[in-house]
Amino acid sequence: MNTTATAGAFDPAALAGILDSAARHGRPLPGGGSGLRDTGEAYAVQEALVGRRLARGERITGFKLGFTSLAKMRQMGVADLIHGRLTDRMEIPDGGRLDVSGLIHPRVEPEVAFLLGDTLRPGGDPMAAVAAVAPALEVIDSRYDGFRFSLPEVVADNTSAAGYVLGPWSAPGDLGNLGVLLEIDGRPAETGSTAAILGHPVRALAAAARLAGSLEPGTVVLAGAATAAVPLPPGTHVRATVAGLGGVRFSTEENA
Ligand code: OOG
Ligand code: MG
Repeated sequence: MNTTATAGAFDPAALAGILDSAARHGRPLPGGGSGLRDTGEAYAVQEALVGRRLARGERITGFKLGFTSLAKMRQMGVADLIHGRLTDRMEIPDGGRLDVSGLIHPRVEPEVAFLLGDTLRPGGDPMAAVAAVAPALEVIDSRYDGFRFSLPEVVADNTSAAGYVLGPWSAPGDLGNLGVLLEIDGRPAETGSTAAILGHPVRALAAAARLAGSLEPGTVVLAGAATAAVPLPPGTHVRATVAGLGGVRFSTEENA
């Protein structure tokens, strides 16, 4: 972002514009120079950034959590829960293809998705609002050089959100300790357990309720990756399997 930004001249719309154009042109920004002072400012930028997508006709479809597992926190050197928004433009159909040529340095990670059947509010049993659960994949693409950023910067950047794939929905059951496998071109790349997600993915859902205030029926909630993310070059076949929930897959287009 603008490394010459002066303290006190916080302009969320301008910072959102810089991040948006980095994403749209596939050109990374240097991390560490945003001038953002705290996550309060960062979420204001995120809102302005998502607002630009809405102004282009996109629709919000989901709420995502980040850094809910130690594997992710260690990989990125960040130790605080963050949240971002998903839009309809980011959805890739299960079994579909993604053109990564316009992305900066995409990575993919295995996730668990919740589909809300009722309004999710803080307090009570968050699972009561859940209609279905599914294995999912998230594509992340930090708009910062080398995936290196401060906590406020990754928040401003809508938590690196770039794409998501939802597997088959099933009736909610206990998600406490299910094996997670991420395969790249048919070979295991990462393995883990849903227990890596805050001890239990239902805690991610409770956190989503707390952080969002309320989430509408029909919203998809991504609980955060259970394992580290892996690079996603062109011509890659990706599959994630969550024991008991089944699999979800997509491929990236070959280089033109
Ligand atoms: C931020 C996104 C984190 C997760 O599942 O932990 C995230 C990043 O790693 O660049 O989506
Ligand atoms: Mg994620």
